[in-house]
Amino acid sequence: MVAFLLCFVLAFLTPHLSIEAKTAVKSAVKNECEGYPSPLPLIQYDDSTEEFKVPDQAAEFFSRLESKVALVIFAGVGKAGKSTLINNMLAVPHECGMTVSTSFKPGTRGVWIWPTPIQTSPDAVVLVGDTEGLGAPGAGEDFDAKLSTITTLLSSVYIYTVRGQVSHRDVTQLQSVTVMAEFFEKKFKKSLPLPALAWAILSTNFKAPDSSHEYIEWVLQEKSDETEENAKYNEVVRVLKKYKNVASIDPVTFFRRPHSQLDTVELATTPYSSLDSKYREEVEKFKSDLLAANIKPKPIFGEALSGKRFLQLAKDLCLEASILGGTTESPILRFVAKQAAAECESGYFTAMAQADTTNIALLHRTHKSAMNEAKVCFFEKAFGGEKNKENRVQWDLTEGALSSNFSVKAVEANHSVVSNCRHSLAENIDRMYERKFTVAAELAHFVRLIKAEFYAECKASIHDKAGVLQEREREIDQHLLSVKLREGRESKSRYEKRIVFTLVFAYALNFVVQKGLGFNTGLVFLYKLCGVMYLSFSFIASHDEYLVKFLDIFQSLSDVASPFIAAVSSLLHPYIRHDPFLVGAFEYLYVPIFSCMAVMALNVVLSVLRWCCCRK
Ligand SMILES: Nc1nc2c(ncn2[C@@H]2O[C@H](COP(=O)(O)OP(=O)(O)OP(=O)(O)O)[C@@H](O)[C@H]2O)c(=O)[nH]1
Ligand SMILES: [Mg+2]
Repeated sequence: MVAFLLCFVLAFLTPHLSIEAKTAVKSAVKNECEGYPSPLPLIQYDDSTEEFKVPDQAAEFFSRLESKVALVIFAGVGKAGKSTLINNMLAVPHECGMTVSTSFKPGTRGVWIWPTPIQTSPDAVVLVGDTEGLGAPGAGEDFDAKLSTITTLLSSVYIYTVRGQVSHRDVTQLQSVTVMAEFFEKKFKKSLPLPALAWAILSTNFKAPDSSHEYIEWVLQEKSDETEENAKYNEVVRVLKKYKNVASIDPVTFFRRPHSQLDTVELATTPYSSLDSKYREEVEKFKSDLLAANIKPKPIFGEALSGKRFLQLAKDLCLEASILGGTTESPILRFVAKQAAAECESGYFTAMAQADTTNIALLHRTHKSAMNEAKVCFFEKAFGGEKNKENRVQWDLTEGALSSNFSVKAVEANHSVVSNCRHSLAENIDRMYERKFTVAAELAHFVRLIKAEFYAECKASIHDKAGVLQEREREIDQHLLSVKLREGRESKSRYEKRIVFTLVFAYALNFVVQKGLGFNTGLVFLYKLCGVMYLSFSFIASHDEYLVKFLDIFQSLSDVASPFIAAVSSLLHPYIRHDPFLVGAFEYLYVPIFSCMAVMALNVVLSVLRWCCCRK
């Protein structure tokens, strides 16, 4: 304390002190505060940018806080004695605790918390917070309303601190809180409960009344004159009267004067132990009552705020309060709408992710029903149901904001990619068919290439739609099969004609050679073979499944024999190349034709030999 006094005295001389002397003063205060943490700024207001911010220290503190958080905030007009009461309650010397300034300027700027959490249950802690005094001259537009909004929303218990007696000014100051109370009561009752409101009346110079309720009744009297200002005042009074408090916290606590000689004693430098013992008893009782009151962490949408969520809430509120001027409702409305929308949007996006992107009409139906479901969920969460839609300011704003998040466009884009790919695939297959890729293996090869293209183009943008793509693949296979069958059926009639022709030709040739020339030829084998082939081919071709297989086997045979066919084709050039019959014969009948020709040639050779032998 001596060190602190030294510091206090030296503070006036600071401009004339050397750097060494200044360091000595600082370290004196530091030594005094050893063992105490430093208060932590939770919300800071930047006068130049007119923005509320959560400083990094607070962000770090809350992101490490695993427990659920309940904030007990002390609010009130400037110089009411908020910081002094907090320090006394926490048994922290004023020079180490919340700033208590004897200057006429505000001691506390923004919102500060004492960084030692008070464990109230295994997973919940209470933090005590101090706020900048309301009603300061020169404060920016709506500053008080915005600060009250932030602190009311963040806190589980809101203690309005008053020095001496609740005045007209105090009631007026609470207007932001009451506007919010009404607002919450109607719209966010379920989603964001208001903190418990309690009054701390400091430095009373009257005997405390027997009951807090009697005092509240007396303080909260409506004004009789019917002026516009009084109407506003009376509205605040009416709301404060019906403001439900948690039963376990006394709605009003009276504190006597902390010291009998306040005119000569400066509280900021008086040790707590030197204060009036009765006052200290009141402070102790106030503290123990508060901690025994089972203060619950703030629930948002039914879930108690953890350190991280508390931090997020604080940041969101600062942002909303900074960008929006005017009513206190705007930041809350936007904040709640955002929270509710975030919860309800996920249902919409899940439904859309599972929607069939290939059917645009179905897609739009899914979008509509998922969006309606999300809206019902949103109204329920944010406002307690659609029936409460009437008399809601800015209803359209929130509804519009919500709807704008639901867009079928992204899904439509996927749809168009897939359908474009499908069209190009089908077109390519048809074009191939038109270009007479009659050989099945070639066709299959091209289809494989196009499929690869299809996947490369479509898969990347809709990788989550594997199911749809598999279905498309099955369709492609069906398409390929039908192309093959079409090809097979057309080939069938072509082959039949060729076989019949070969049959007639072989028979006629055999007749001429045998009867006309008297040779005993093996051509009979050829036409018998053609007959068997014709019958089996007709049977095979009458079954689609066999036909496809038969074509495949023929394809393999032609693959094996293709070098021979090429050789023969080049030998017989140009006759074969331009004659479809010969091409067909070489492609499909080369095995029997070659064997028959060989047998025929052998027969001819043998007959010639026999004839020669007979002549001799
Ligand atoms: N008479 C009297 N003075 C008090 C009491 N509590 C605090 N003070 C004095 O009031 C002045 C301001 O006290 P603070 O605790 O800083 O008040 P505050 O409400 O935190 O002030 P701001 O942060 O500036 O809004 C100091 O000089 C205190 O010594 C009290 O109960 N009675
Ligand atoms: Mg203060």
